[in-house]
Amino acid sequence: MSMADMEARRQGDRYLVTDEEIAKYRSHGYVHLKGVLSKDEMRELEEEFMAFVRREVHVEGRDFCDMSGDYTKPIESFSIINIMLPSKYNPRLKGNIYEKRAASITEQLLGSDMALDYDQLLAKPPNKPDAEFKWHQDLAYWPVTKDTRTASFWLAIDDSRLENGCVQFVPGSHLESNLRHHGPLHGDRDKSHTLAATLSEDDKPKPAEIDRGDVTVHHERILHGSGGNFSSTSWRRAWVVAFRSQETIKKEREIGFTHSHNDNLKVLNEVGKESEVIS
Ligand SMILES: O=C(O)CCC(=O)C(=O)O
Ligand SMILES: [Fe+2]
Repeated sequence: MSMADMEARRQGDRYLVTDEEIAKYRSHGYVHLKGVLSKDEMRELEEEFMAFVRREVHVEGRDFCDMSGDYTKPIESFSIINIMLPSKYNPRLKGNIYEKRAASITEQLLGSDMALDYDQLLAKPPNKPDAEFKWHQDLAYWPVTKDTRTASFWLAIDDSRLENGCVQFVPGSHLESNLRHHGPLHGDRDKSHTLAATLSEDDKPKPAEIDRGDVTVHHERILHGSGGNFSSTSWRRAWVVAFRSQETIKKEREIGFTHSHNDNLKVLNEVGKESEVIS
């Protein structure tokens, strides 16, 4: 896609999605959209991102953690630096240009009753072969409501490649009628937030190698994960924003689920169960 084409798709706060891309999100469970943010916009977002990594913005307790380790790991040795709810901790980020374009894409994919549910920053520094984000389906982390529609955006701050630990998706896995089994990575949710599923032989993960300023949008049931960062020079940073139906967000908040890792453990232990649809 040429520079001019990309610019034509960005229309102020909006980004225009093609019918083919909408069809892809539905059939594969994710879609790659190029040039959602311009070079200048990316520079500003990156600055805001790094203020969190440098710990210049206060982030409460477990909302600053390592998704590959347990809560006892010292911050200096984090392999997947994970910051939950950046716009809660820095309210100036609310309504930023990325959030607005993502909202516009969500409307085109899923309709007008959607809202921002949460945001998250993920950073794998160079030389972190253990920066593995375990295979999972996002819905296994969340309360199962009647209407689970979700558009999860993953914005690449760095060119994202297999070498530095890009996300890999199992196309079509979102169409399975049941969630896979997920277990806590380190014994229980009080030790780490991370859940993990295992791949079967039939699962054929596809790397989503995308450039800085590109996004992938994924479905709440697609199986995905990512490998370590083997690059000696490149970070692998991503800014996630997820949109769910206003009704689902209301239900989540009613039970005290905010996507913070500081949410009550009792609540965290009850989510991701299809047998208990929250209504
Ligand atoms: O950044 C990664 O490696 C995983 C991100 C992820 O699981 C998500 O955005 O849902
Ligand atoms: Fe995920």
